[in-house]
Amino acid sequence: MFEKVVIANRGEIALRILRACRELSIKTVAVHSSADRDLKHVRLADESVCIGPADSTHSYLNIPALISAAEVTDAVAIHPGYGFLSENADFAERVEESGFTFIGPKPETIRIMGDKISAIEAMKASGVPCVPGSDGPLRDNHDEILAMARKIGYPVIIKAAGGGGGRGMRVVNSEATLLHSVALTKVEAGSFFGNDIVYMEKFLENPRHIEFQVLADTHGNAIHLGERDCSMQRRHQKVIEEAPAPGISDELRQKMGKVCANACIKTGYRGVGTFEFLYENGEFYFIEMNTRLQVEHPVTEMITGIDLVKEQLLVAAGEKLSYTQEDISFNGHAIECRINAEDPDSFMPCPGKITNFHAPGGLGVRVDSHIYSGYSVPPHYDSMIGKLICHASDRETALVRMAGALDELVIDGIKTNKALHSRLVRDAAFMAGSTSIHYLEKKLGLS
Ligand code: MV4
Repeated sequence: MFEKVVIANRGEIALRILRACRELSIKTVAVHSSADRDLKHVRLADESVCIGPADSTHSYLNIPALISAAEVTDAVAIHPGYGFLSENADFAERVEESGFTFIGPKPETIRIMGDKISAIEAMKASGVPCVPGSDGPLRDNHDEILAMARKIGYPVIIKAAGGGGGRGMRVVNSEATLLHSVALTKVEAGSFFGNDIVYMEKFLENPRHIEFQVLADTHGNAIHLGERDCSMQRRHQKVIEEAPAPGISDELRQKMGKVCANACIKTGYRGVGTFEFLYENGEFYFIEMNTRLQVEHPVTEMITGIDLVKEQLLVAAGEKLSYTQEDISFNGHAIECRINAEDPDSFMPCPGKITNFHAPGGLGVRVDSHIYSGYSVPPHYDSMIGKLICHASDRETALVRMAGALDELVIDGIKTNKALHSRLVRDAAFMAGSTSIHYLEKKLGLS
């Protein structure tokens, strides 16, 4: 196992990685910006290195500074967490060229999945069901584009190959606006991503966002850990996630999970990964693959009992998976509420000093957060300050447990989205299960 690991991230996920390292007797190096000296994991780490100013471009995204931190501390591996450089193939490559282990997939895999067209191509070739579409880039041939949309059927969606996570896409409802929309999406894609390649898919109007968790080693073994429903979102930011997804039969879960695990084996995937699907009318359609540990990984941990970060470290160190698919079972239901420092009306980030923090507790209640009384949330980073996860034998009990845990939670001094969560876990449609990706925005628009 690794002697010492650099945690190339901040906040709750840096603390989560530190906890996993501690249980594996791995020494930890916290790297932090000058605004993050008071982070909880910086105190707990064996060593810490300031890698730059508050602005993440010059700190958490500063590749030479991160590699230097690993060099000066004699670390052997770098864990990127999520966000920042976690899905940057050039970073993974430079980490490995410098003689360190990148805790994640091979750089080539990250590159393939980063290009949405090559990701879909790889998945299709591996037997993963995809959205009917252009099967590759749209060529500069108007008749061909018009014919393709007519064949797929309106509405269609034009997406940037370099996009993902909701950036660089445009829905087209009829032929009248198709060519103009393609041109506009290309121009935007060129300026946002430096790549103006776009593709076309059938636009699914009312899907759910369901994703499968996978875990693969470097010896040709891969397993799935079931699915998560992440449909409760606003502007492509997930708000609540849960596992398992309501209404998915065990048969369909095993079938789709096996499809994903097999695709990992076929593509030589290593580490943890997530297959993102749209789910509509009983069918799954692959849209993207995430090659990182995800924010919402705890709901999968709670229902499987598997520590995904420890497994990630173990497979990165070259160990064989210690589980086969038959060892994996799903127990109960878990729900995660993302707690953000934000204005409850405008959703704008609201940094500031937390004057009082009290965490909820009790059976099946988990708090993944770096905050403490007296901690100042800096204005420079994402507004998520923690995650409240509740696990119970069934969904109804998990929701009631979450409602109680939210009532117990005290975060004074800053504005948060706690009240929104309290409303949502008591919302009749959400309680019934299976709400779509549009539910929250519609509800907020009306109320
Ligand atoms: C779609 C779609 C409908 N049909 N693709 C948005 C983010 C990016 N990951 C893909 N996205 C979508 N792709 C087809 N063919 C609807 C969305 C979408 C969405 C997907 C997942 C979660 C939230 C979403 C919110 C709006 C649109």
